[in-house]
Amino acid sequence: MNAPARLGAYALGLVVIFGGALGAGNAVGATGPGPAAGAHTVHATPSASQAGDHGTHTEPAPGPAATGEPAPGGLQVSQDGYTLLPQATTVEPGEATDFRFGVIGPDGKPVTAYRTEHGKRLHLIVVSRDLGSFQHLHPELTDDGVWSVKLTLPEAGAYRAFADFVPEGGRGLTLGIDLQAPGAQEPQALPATSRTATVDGYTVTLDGDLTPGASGKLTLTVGKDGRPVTDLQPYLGAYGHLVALRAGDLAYLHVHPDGEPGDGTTPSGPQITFYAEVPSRGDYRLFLDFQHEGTVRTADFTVRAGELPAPATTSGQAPAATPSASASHGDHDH
Ligand SMILES: [Cu+2]
Repeated sequence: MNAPARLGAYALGLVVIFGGALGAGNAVGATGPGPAAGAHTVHATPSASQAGDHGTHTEPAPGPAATGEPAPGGLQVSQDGYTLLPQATTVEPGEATDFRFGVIGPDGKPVTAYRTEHGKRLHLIVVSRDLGSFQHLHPELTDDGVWSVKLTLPEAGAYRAFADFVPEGGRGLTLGIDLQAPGAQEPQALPATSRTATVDGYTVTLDGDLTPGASGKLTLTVGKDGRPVTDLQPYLGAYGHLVALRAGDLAYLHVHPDGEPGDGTTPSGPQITFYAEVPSRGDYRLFLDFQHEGTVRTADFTVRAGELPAPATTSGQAPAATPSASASHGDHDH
């Protein structure tokens, strides 16, 4: 649906890595075509602390509730002294709007210098709060630090916009802000969990699990007309881009691909492999962008990490494990 929006997604993980690499000779002022190719293959560690105040412990924290874990991205409008500042947060539904925003830096001025990550200086993800609608946009930056992009919010309702970027001299950030499209709306339940997605005649299947508090391997297999697609095209430096958002608060999660085009080992389909870290049990929405025959498409999934009891009933009784209890996700009744 959101055809202009399907540009490659990105990966907080790599952003974190580059942040961590700042002290390692990467802080050259010039923005070339990109850092050394090898830099992309580095994997982030769960603790991306630059200050080193956590010492050198290598043991991951024992569980998602442990203190000291960095919060997921996207939950804050301001972090590390950087603040996302839109010129307007109300957008008429169904109308293309020139959406403008800035990132205000620690000095109180709009940031004008960004690092290029995956071919772009900033990736803007816009989703409806019910996680039914997804767009991935690449705004243009003016000299005075204002980002501008044509944005259409498809229906009335609440939306969340995420700006994923690396300011020059800082670490990678994902800042989030709420947008509103005024008008009457019907609340939509979260789409049911599914291992298969179809888009424009393509079928994408998902293997692997999301494990709370750990990195999980996800393999997405792309097929068309019953045959595997083996000639996926690189898009923004990868065969697929995956955005993962947590249902309930839209935490923007750490995902990174396993390998990249041209490294000699990464196939151009039908399988695309990622590692995703989810901080907690619960439901997540996954949005995979992939390019084939010149068109970028998005396949979406709902995946549950860990086990969850059925939703609590109003009487407070322990709910029976009814198999049909999955339809009441969108509500917040208790
Ligand atoms: Cu992007």
